[in-house]
Amino acid sequence: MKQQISLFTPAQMGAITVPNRVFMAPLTRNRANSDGTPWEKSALYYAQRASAGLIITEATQIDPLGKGYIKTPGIHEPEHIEGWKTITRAVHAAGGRIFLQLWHVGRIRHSSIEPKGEAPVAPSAKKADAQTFTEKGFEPTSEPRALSKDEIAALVKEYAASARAAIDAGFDGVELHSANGYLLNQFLHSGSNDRDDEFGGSIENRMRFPLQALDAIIAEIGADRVGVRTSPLGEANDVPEENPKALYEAYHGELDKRKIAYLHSIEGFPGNDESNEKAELIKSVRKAWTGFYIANGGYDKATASKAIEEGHADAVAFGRDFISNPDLPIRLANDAELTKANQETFYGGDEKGYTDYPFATLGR
Ligand code: 8OZ
Repeated sequence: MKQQISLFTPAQMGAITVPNRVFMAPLTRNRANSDGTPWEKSALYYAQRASAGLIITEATQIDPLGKGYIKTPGIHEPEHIEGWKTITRAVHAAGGRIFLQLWHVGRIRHSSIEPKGEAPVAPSAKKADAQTFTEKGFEPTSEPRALSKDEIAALVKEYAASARAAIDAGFDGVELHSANGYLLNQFLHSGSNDRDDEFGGSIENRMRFPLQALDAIIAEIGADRVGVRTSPLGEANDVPEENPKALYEAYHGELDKRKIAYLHSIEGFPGNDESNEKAELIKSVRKAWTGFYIANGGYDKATASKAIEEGHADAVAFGRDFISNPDLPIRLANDAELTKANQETFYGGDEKGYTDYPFATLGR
């Protein structure tokens, strides 16, 4: 008889074994120190969530210009590595597994963000119709300048160096952020990439930089410690795409060839109405990938269990439920009530809404 796989069935995912399929999604929390080292309290925050099958960290910039919001952490200086070590040690001591998400915001940046006065860099000198979080609150993003080919080549090396730095910092692997309208997504999508060199135009050309970055990371740390995040619906940060089906069938297919640890796709956002067109797109681009698949976006226990049981997903990443329920897998396994997350403490602030959410009291 075929064994029924549930949210709580262990799995092999690339180089690591995960004890369950309830993963913690990457969550920007804007509490890092101004030098890009993670906040000291983040060790407790992540360790509290060590029951996740896998923790994926908040997006972490690989380069000073990769920073687009205040108080996000980096992985491009020795002090960043030292800072992250306290976090990976705390998570591992608590029995968890943790991947670092590698991030470059590209044009989703305001020039008042450190390093101050510098224009954002992007595939093309084309401003995003989007906002970013600065010292003053939300502000429109600044006019970007186009990256030169030499700068792209340098960034490919920086992605590899950041992956190495992550392993040095004790992470179990890295997730390459190619979603949500940030730099790699800006290269992928036709609406943000007007280049006429080998990095723009055809789908093959638009995939070139993301895949070069990925290949450099794979050469550095091995395919079995690398995952990639995609957002085929392109709903965040102004990245229109003329043919998402063709693009993501091709991109997911390229990821598949590389036998990386996982593909992590954002299939929708909480509150999105599930139009058939979107569901069809997700279904069709999902088929181009045959490896370990992490689904994300508005799932609850029932829909996540169904996705796993039906073989759509191998794991489901939960965002806001993991903010307010540090022991989310244990709660889901026991059908315990979930605490609702307070949106006001998502971005910025202190321990409130960060390390003070309660654990469930079971067995009463
Ligand atoms: C929310 C606020 C700032 C950044 C993403 C890294 O959407 C983010 C992000 C989310 O991937």
